[in-house]
Amino acid sequence: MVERILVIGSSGQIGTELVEELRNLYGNENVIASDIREPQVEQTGPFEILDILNKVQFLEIVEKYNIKEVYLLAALLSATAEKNPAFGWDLNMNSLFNVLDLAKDKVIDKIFWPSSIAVFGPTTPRENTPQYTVMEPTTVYGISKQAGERWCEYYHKQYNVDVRSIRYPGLIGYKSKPGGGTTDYAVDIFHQAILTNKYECFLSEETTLPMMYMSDAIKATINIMKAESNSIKIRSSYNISGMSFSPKEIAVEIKKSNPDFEISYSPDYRQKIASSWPESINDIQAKQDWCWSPDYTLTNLTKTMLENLKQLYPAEKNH
Ligand code: NAD
Ligand code: AKB
Repeated sequence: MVERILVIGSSGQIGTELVEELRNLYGNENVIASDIREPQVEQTGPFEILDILNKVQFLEIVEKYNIKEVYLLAALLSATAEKNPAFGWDLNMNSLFNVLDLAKDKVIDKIFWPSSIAVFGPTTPRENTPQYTVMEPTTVYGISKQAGERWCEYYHKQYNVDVRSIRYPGLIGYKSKPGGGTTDYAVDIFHQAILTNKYECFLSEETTLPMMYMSDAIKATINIMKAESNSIKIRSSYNISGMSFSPKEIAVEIKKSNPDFEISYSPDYRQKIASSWPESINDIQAKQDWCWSPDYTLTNLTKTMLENLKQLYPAEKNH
């Protein structure tokens, strides 16, 4: 029987693009998309409604399709989790245990689980943040990701579970909408640049954060999963870096194409979250161990976002 891949949380920002790329690589029928909600885009392969907190339903789907590889993307992100800390902790931790336990029992062979730059906190060195450093996250999301990293490493060491992970920075793409993070402004700003040519930012103008274009994040995810097991030396989670910018800097870049674009600032509760995170990330270990390198800079990301969103919105809505 063919061994298949399951993506959990496939209707979200990353899942929408990851499923498309995995299906290009491994065939539509071999990649099963799943989520508690319907997909954002038309499906070219199987889709199942799955609540990953329901272990029985999860096992049924794994057996039905002979799943051997799982990408676990279901989570509450930083801003949403701050509004519902108990549920954020429950979903982010118990989804991971449900997947790790099936690998421990040898039902599935390989797991991808994303961590985040949110594992770092205000006591972490903010610039060129190293792989190994002080980690005192102050958000429930960051605490859940840090605990998740420790559990991934534990399951690898104790039970030989093949789990691989990346600390994604804020991700930016035009094919899907973000789902409740602090870095979401860097996607919304492009939509508003096309629709109204102005944007009110919920972070202050100088708030610099690590960011990445979505196709680089998908490339990193696929490459870490394809790498030989013995080259994956870190079983907690790898730092990866794309670019860093502030709202002011992204606005300057947008103005190069849309000279009349206007940005204003009205920081809210998300400012405190952003201020606790690094500005830039050192990713030397990912470069050395599995040859990570990003393709996108702020300039080509901005060009790609604006060009593609112009095509996406009907002409009458275009500014
Ligand atoms: P998202 O919020 O866009 O998508 C998450 C998906 O999970 C949603 O479609 C949601 O319906 C689904 N989901 C929620 N509860 C579920 C459940 N019980 N069972 C099944 N599905 C459920 O998030 P995303 O941006 O795609 O992020 C995916 C992963 O990557 C998360 O772990 C997130 O922490 C991590 N990450 C994302 C970013 C980013 O910038 N997008 C950065 C760092 C880390
Ligand atoms: C968020 O802002 O919560 C995410 C992340 C960096 O983990 N985009």
